[in-house]
Amino acid sequence: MNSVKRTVTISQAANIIAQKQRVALFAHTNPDGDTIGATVALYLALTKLGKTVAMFCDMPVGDKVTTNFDETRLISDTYDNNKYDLFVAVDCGDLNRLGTFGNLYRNFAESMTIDHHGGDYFSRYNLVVDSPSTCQLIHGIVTQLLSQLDSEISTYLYMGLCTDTGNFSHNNTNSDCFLTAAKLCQSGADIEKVNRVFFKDRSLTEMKLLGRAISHMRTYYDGQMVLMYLTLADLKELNADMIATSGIVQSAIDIDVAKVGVMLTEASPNAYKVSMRGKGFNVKEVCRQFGGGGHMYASGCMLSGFLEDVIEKIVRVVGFDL
Ligand SMILES: [Mn+2]
Repeated sequence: MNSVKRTVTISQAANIIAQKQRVALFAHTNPDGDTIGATVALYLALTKLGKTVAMFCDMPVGDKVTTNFDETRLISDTYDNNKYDLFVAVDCGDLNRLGTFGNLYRNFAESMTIDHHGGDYFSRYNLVVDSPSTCQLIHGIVTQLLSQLDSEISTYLYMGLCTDTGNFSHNNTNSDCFLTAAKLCQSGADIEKVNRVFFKDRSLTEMKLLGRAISHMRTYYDGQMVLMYLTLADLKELNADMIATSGIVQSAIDIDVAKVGVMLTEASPNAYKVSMRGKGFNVKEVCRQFGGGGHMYASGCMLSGFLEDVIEKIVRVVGFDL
C-alpha cells in the first residue's frame, strides 16, 4: 500500500466520513464500553444519514451489553464481504487491537483510525487525539454530522465517557467529560441504565467468584500489595468462565492502604492471567517485565508455573518498586 498516512482533526474526519456511502466500523477485540459505545453511536449516526454501515468485532460484545442494549447485536464477528468505501478502526491504538480483522484492515487502502491511546498511525487517516475516551471524539464527529442527537446515540456515547473514566473518577477525568456528559444528558442519555449495567449489575456467579477470590486474599509489604487468585478448580466448581472474573481485581486495589492490587486467574493448567491495578504505583512497568502491558494504573500479563512460584515472582518484582 502506497497511500500516505496523515493525521486528521475531528472536523476533517467528519468531512471524510460524510463523503463515503458504505462504511465498515471495527471495534477492538475484547470489547469494552468505550469501543462499543463509540462504534454503535457512529453506526446509528451514519445510518440516519442514509449510509450503508456495518460493524465488526472479532469477539462477542458480552451478555451484559446484548441483554440491556439490544442494538449491539448488530456487531458481527463475521465480515460480510460487502464492498465498502471506508474502514474505520474505533478505539484501537494499534493494528493488533483489531484481532482477527487485522489483516483484512491492513490491506484496505481507505481507512481511518479514531482513537485516544496515542498509538501507531496504522490507517490512511488518523484521528489520534489525547482524550479521556474515544466516545468524546465520536461526539465531536456526530455533532458535526447531525443537527441533533437522539437519546439512543446519546446513551451510547455516555457509555464510553463513563466507562473509560471509571465513572468520572480516574485521573483522566477532565472538564470536557462533564461538559459533554451534560449535553448527552440533555439529549436524553439513559444515565441510570449505563451506570447499572457497567458499574452495579453482577450475576450471581460473578458475586460468588468475588467471594472465592476474597477468601484467597493475601497481603504483602504491610498491606501495600494485595493479591487474590482463582484456580481452574474454583472456576469449575462455580461453573464460571474467564469473562466472569473481569473486574475482580478492583476489590484488591479498593483496600485503603493498597498501592498494588493483583488478581491471578488460572486460564489453563499452570498458566495464569495476571491483572494489576495501581494507586500511585506504576503497574505497567511490572507487567512489562513479564511481557505484558497496558496503562500506568491498569495492566496485565500472562505467567506460567505453579501458583506459589508465580506469586513469589510477582511479589519480588513489585517489592523493588514499593
Ligand atoms: Mn477507550
